[in-house]
Amino acid sequence: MAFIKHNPPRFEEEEMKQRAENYYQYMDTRRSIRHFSNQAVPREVIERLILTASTAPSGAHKQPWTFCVVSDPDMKAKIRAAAEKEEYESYNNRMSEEWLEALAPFGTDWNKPFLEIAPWLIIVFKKSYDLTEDGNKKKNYYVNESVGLASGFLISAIHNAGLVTLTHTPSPMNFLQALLNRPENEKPFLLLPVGYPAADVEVPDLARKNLDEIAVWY
Ligand code: IYR
Repeated sequence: MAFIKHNPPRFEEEEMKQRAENYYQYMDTRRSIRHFSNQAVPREVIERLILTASTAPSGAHKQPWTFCVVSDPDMKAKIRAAAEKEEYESYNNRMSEEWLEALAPFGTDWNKPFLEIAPWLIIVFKKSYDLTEDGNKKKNYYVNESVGLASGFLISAIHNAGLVTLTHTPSPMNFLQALLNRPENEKPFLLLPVGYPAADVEVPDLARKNLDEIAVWY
């Protein structure tokens, strides 16, 4: 690969401090939202969010992800029905008492109406290998890390646009591969409903860890 000159943005120290503080303060206003409005969001916004996600670093720059974007009401209804079937099973028979206890403060259950109400569902798929045109497999590297990073970039871009999302992981979620007719090399990683919050939405009154609880300095 050819190498080209790169001049990343640079800031004087004062501006750097201000930007770091401002970005932290803005990101600290992000919350996972479980109740959505059905208000439409333009497709071109979603396109930009996905392009932003795809700027994430990835193992050997393989970009081992596919973003499946669903707005079709019939497909959303199918996804909701299949997800709720699995979630019902999980909440009633699969999750441990300890797990249910840990989740209790968040008030979640098997009902997932947001899967039909949110204007967009983005399902992130990970590709543990690429399929070449002649049907051969080409391995990808650090796939979970890469797709996790892209998902983080996506969540940050969603927040930056003034929209909200939820990192939803129906479990097991292989039904998404079948419903969306994805090839064998793509496995569902995360489902993100995207839109506006419902009017007067409430979120759990949680706190984030302090710096000295999350960082050690050497
Ligand atoms: N996937 C389930 C359960 C769930 C698990 C965790 I860990 C959460 O932080 C939230 C939910 C659900 O979506 O309800």
